[in-house]
Formats: sequence, structure tokens, C-alpha cells
Amino acid sequence: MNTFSYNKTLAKSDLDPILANLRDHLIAKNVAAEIATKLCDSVANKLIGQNVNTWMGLKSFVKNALEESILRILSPNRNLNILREVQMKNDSGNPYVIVFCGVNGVGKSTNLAKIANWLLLNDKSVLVIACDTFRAGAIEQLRTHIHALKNIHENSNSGSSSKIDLYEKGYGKDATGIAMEGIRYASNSSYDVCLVDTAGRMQGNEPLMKQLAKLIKVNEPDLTLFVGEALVGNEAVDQLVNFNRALLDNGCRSASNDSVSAINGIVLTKFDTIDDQVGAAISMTYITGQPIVFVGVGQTYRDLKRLNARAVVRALMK
Ligand SMILES: Nc1nc2c(ncn2[C@@H]2O[C@H](COP(=O)(O)OP(=O)(O)O)[C@@H](O)[C@H]2O)c(=O)[nH]1
Ligand SMILES: [Mg+2]
Repeated sequence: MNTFSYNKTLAKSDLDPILANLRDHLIAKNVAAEIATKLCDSVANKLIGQNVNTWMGLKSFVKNALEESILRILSPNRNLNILREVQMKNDSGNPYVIVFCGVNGVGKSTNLAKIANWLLLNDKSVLVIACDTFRAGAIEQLRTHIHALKNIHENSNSGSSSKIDLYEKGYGKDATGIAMEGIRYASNSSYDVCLVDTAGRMQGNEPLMKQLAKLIKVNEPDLTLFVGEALVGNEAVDQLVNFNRALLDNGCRSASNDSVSAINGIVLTKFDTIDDQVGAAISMTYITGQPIVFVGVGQTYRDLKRLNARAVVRALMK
């Protein structure tokens, strides 16, 4: 291939071998196979018939086009400013409600605690509502976090509004009702934000998915966060498609937009454990069209970051 200059109208046959390589590369970086294929197909569709005059060689040209389209996927179509949304909700006399959902062990409760820490740092008062009434120890785990967060914030603070408490009604009860009572309590006691922890569930478990849908439909959270591990590959698609479908099929609509997604944000956890295997970030945003609101990068309260889309693309294409 001529690496100095290239001037021709691109045909499918020019692109196929290059995109096949790039597709394999994306899959090796943990992008779900289905998504890698779709991404490469869309780049092909965009480039076929284009008249290319480039100094960089066709391979780099195609790679750049793919990078651009991935960067676009990772850049949210909706700019979610949680603190501003909290303020607006509070101005109308109500707490801002976030529900955390996802499969077992992905880091829902831990990252809920990190987000609580971030809210407290921003002078928001937080009521954590314990709606994982299923897994033994779930409530104690939250209590431990809240105790630690109280120690960090309530002592050090300059008398501002930062307070955090737990609302719990024990195990085995109906999560929807507990969430409702908790939100009402938060409203009466002027908490700024409710963080609703839910039980983990497999995306194929229909009765449990229905229960989650009921909790969301009845309580109408401002933000429904799907918590997913950065470790997942093809499984990411299955989880998200099924969570979203179960929620939509059971009448949930996202609060902030009426799009095809009932989930309106993603928390990508265990990002510290994957080295440059960053593919899950692409799969999850591609499937939902929703932003990755936070990235979990460890087990302490401060291990919470914003997604750096350019850094993800860099790691992905390396
Ligand atoms: N390395 C790492 N571990 C995490 C992260 N988030 C959660 N974990 C760990 O994952 C495990 C499961 O977390 P937990 O919050 O109980 O998951 P849940 O079942 O979804 O509520 C715990 O050992 C957490 O410390 C993260 O961002 N990085
Ligand atoms: Mg949990």
C-alpha cells in the first residue's frame, strides 16, 4: 500500500480487510462482538464511495474514521449535570432520587457509597434507602458505609447541610414500598438526594426484573443508573438489552428523556482492574445511548471518576 499518498474512490473491497482487522482488535479489547461488527459496518457505510485523498495511507485513514465514531458514541448526547439537576429538584421542594440497578456483585452498593461521598463533598444531604432486602448482609454493608461517611463528613464540616442517614425496614419486605416510604421520609425531612440500593438480579430472571420495574415505575426516580462491570465482554449487551427491555415492557420511562431507554445513566465499575481492555465502555454506551456518569476505579470512597472519552479511545486503539 502506498503510504505517501492515496487518491481513489473507496470500494467495499478496499475497506473489508482493514475493517476486519480493526473489528478483531476491538473484540480483543473486550468490545462485544456484535457491537464491534456494527461499528465497523457503519464506518464502511460512511466511507464507501468517498473520494479519498490522503497522505496517511488507507489503513490510518479508516482507523481515524473508526476512532471518530467511537469518540462520538462515548460523548453523551445529553449533558448530565447531576448537581444542577439536584438543585432544580430541591427548588421544587422534592428530593432528587437515584436508583441503582444491575446484576449481583458488580459494585452497586460500593459505588452508591462513593457517590454519596461525592454528594456530601458538594454539601448535599443524602438519605440512602436500603431496598436490597434480599441478600444477607446488604443492609449492614450500607450501615457500615454510612457510619464511615458520617465520620468523615459530619465532624469535618463547617456546619453545612451535609448529613447522611440510612432508611431501612429490614429484610424480606417489598422493595417498592420501602422506596416509597423512604422518599416520602426524605421529602418531609428535607434531604436533598435519595440513593436507592436494590438487590442484584440476573437479566434473565423475569419475576425479579418485574419487581425492579415496579419499583421504578411507582417511584419515578430522576435517574436510573445501571451499574455494570468493566470486566464484561459480550455479556454487557445481554445485561443491558434485557434490563432495558424489562423496564420498558413494564411501563417504565426515563424521567429526563422519552427515548428508547428506561435506563438514563451508567456507572462503569472496576475500571482499575482491566488495564487497556476498555471495550465495555463502548458496548454499554452504544447499546443504551446513555452517558457513563461515573467510573469506579477502586474500593475507597474517592475512587470515583468521570469518563475520559479520549483516554478510552486511546487505550482502545493502542
Ligand atoms: N477494584 C474495584 N472493586 C470494586 C469497585 N466497585 C466495587 N468493587 C468491589 O466489588 C465487590 C462487590 O461490590 P458490591 O458493592 O457489594 O456489589 P453489589 O452486589 O452490586 O452491591 C466488593 O468487594 C467491592 O469492593 C471498583 O470500582 N474497583
Ligand atoms: Mg449490594
